[in-house]
Amino acid sequence: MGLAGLSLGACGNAGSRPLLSSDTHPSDYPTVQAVRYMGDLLREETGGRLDIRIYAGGQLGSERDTLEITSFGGLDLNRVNLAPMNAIEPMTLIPSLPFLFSSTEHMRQSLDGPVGDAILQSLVPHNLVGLCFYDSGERSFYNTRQPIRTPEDMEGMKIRVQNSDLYVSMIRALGADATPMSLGEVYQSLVQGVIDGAENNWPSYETGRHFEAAPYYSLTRHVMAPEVLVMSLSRWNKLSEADQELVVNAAKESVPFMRSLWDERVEGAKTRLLAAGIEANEVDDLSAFQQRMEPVWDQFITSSQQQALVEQVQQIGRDLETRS
Ligand code: GTR
Repeated sequence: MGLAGLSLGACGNAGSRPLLSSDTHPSDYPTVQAVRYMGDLLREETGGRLDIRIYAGGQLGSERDTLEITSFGGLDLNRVNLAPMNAIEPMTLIPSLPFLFSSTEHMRQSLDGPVGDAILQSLVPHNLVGLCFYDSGERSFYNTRQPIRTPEDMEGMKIRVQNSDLYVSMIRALGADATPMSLGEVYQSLVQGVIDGAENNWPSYETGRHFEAAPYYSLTRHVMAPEVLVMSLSRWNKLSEADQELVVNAAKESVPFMRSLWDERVEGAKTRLLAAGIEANEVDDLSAFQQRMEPVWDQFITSSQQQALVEQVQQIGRDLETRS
């Protein structure tokens, strides 16, 4: 459905119509299920006064486009990756840095605390209220040609990235060509040879059927940037304080629900893809990738506020290591 078919941001009683929410993934994907769960909670708690209607499968457009619509109030909720926000807000670059998080635990602890809160807060000047983060796992490279074991294997490859300069720089640092495009275009581009590969987590590699065209999945695990659920500031401001609290609490409650679905989905996708015959390989020397990508940290972490958060994330990592 196109946006023209919806009376988005229409006048009338904005307090009572359901919150309209967008997601690029299909209905059964963990992010969509989590927002649906959040809607169930709100409906139960308010006797149906607050509810969420989800437009899944990218039917309202790409993440970049729907994000813009959300920021001017044409959509109430939007579940996106942090990448399309990188151009809007520099604080969102932090969790997107290559090789920043050393484990899922490190990522979750960082985002569940003051670091995550500061990043969510940074969205308000852009007319977006950050409600919560969802997991997006580890992103690795896949391509149509051969297993990737060293950065040299990627030389000259055309790799699709999300619409983010940080991702473009990461790919260039590896000696490959970066082609930014929206998720919906990736499958055709792989099939037609417009690109040689892309990078994503196991569930998206499966859901988008990218594995059919690009059967080499090489576990570089270079980025662990999360998903984020945002609300338009204009809709937020129309809610009473009590309703704002209900919305935030329901969003927070959907996080553990999402994480358990996510962990299952990653395992399931891996099993199904290996059974379908994709060729996955571990990368023995990840430090070669890490070293090549390191300069992008300095390129994108340019303010003292960003630096302070990066240091907090690193400290959380060190604390986790000492405890283990
Ligand atoms: C997925 C993520 C989407 C989108 C997609 C992409 O992992 O869930 O929100 O960012 O990657 O690569 O475009």
